[in-house]
Amino acid sequence: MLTFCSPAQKAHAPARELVNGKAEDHAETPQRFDSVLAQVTGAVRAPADHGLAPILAVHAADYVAFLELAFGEWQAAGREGDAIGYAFPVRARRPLALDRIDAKLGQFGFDTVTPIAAGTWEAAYWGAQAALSGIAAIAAGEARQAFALCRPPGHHAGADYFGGYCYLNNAAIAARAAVARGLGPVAVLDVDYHHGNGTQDIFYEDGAVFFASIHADPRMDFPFFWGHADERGAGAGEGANLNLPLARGTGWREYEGALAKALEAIAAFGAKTLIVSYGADTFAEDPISHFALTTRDMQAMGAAIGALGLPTLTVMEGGYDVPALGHNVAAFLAGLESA
Ligand code: 7XA
Ligand code: ZN
Repeated sequence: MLTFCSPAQKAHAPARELVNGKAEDHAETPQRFDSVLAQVTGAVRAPADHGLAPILAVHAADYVAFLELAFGEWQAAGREGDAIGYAFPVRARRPLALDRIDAKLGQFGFDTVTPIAAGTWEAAYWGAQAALSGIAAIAAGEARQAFALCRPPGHHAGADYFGGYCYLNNAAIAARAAVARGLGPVAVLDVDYHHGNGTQDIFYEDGAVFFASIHADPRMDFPFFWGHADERGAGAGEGANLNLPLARGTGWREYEGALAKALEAIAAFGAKTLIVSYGADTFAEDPISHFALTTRDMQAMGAAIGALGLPTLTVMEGGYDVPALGHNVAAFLAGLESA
């Protein structure tokens, strides 16, 4: 599988996050990148620099400027360590001209688990470029399938917000670029343990991109406020959003049924290009998640998705069992290629 990634994506190394009220070592480490890179087979290429324009086709300009400058502003305010917000607007979120870095962190972020560190912008930028390079390779006919080893992940980031360890929405940036290159209609299939709320929000009223997500029931799991089955899209996107929440403890037998429903809906939509937001945190041993899939199930998942026969870009999302992560990704990609 042709893989795109840059060592610059390791520049993001958040120190701590709040877990059940306690500060713990952050789960989204640069070692995740190494674990995956050690197991991918096939050519590995550095991403080309497609610039800011395709990022700004998804994300608001004031939000992107905030991401670029936030860590510098944090330091200028005399702070040590990573930038983390502590006050968040409830319901009254509107575009205010806020001055203090703490206010901006609350304005653009939705949780306390997504610090902005010294290398965050650089890593997020090159992750997005990896996804864009994957779409460029598919558009040029160089590859029918490609893998963007994105880190940090992206699917929780909305047009103007970060959260869930995500800053730039790599899958959404790739999907919009695919539409712009004439590869539409495009479907994004999100198989991370957590609902891809950012991707859903970005395309909620956009009929050109179908979004299907299989994830832990948000009544119990992050991101809680999105991912419910009654969220079906709106306006031009009405019916182009499919959420399939599953209970904690789900194994392959139940997962396979939900996957079949998602694939059927993607085929019915008439997708010509598929983007998979792949998170290996559905793995039974994942330290922050509660499904029960095995490495062999990852291969079966890849094969079922590959059987759609669509040009496919896989974008890396979560997965925190670092020693197993590369093996799970490799199994998924092998399944995808085998179909
Ligand atoms: O897909 N998203 C993730 O893997 C990150 C979710 C962050 C949840 C934090 C719970 N302590
Ligand atoms: Zn996840």
